[in-house]
Amino acid sequence: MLTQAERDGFRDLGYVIRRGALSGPQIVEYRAAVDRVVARCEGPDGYGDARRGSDGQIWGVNNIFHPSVREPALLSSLGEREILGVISDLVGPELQYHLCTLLVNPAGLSYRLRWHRDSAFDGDMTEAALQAALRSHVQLNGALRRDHCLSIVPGSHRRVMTPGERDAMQTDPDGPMPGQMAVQLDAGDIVFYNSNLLHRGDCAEGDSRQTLHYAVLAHHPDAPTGPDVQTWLTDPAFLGTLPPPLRALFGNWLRSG
Ligand SMILES: O=C(O)CCC(=O)C(=O)O
Repeated sequence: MLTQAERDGFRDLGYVIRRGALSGPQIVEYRAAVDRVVARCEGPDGYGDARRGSDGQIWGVNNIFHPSVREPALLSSLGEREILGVISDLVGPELQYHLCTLLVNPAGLSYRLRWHRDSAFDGDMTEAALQAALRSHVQLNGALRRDHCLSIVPGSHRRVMTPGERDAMQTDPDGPMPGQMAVQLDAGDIVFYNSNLLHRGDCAEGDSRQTLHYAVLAHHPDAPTGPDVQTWLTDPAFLGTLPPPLRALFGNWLRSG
């Protein structure tokens, strides 16, 4: 499904962008589902796992398969060939669920998440740990609207920080970073990346972002990462409704708990 150049790019630069990966009807369906999730978070019952700015506006929603916000269309999206098929091409067929989040940006809020690696917020990791993680997982941002909010430092996922990067992290982790690149996505584009890349999110007021933010791990039965969190996903009633492409993904996650 992917070209060798795309697979090499993911390994060497830490990312690959698939343009037009989501079809027009998928975009329409997922946008409506995202609107419903956000409306539920803002509704009278609320949802405790929404990411909120200081004034309470929502800029993201974690754990979107929680029963109080779950949307079948978004659950199905994870199993789409253009998502799960690509991840499998990048890190192998034995996969397990990790997380599904939405990144949104309401009018009137500018959001900024400082430079970090997901495994080490201060960016400090050994080269051995980084090298061991080259095919351990895939994270993705799937844009349902134009999204220029994610910036990355290509290639930084496979090495310790340079002196310039370390200095930037310590003196101004919200500021510019040597070698930074804005990931420019139009609606339907998906960037697949290694979350050990130095990266940050930065949305200007007025950017109306609606982005799927998912992560899947290569399955390692001996490395527990499963059901101690998101325990509601272990409900047989939920597992029984999974579309076929997702059954092994969640089955492996259950086994690794
Ligand atoms: O806004 C983004 O695209 C980055 C999000 C991110 O880095 C995170 O959720 O850890």
